[in-house]
Amino acid sequence: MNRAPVLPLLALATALAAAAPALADDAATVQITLKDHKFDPAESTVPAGKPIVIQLANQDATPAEFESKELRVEKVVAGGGAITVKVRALKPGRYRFFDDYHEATTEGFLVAQ
Ligand SMILES: [Cu+2]
Repeated sequence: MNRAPVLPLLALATALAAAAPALADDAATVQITLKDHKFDPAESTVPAGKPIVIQLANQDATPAEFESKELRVEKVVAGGGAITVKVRALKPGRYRFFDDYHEATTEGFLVAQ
């Protein structure tokens, strides 16, 4: 009796391992640069319904905090550094993000369609 659950768990683990690379391949990657406290591009189009991977390169000497309430992300990037931020699959729409250290001036958008 004790060993009965093992096989289904193994099958599940195998299925998950097989699915993981497919999910990673399925994500859409977006590259954004931060320079002079501006995001470039300020607006990126991404496919709706797919996970998004944002690669942000900070070319400023000062740190920034990449944040979006709508995307539910918040991550610090060092001056001269780079970060990768994963975002869940999005419904079509326009999603705002900003540098939380310079929110009034430094913002950008992801447009999912
Ligand atoms: Cu913040």
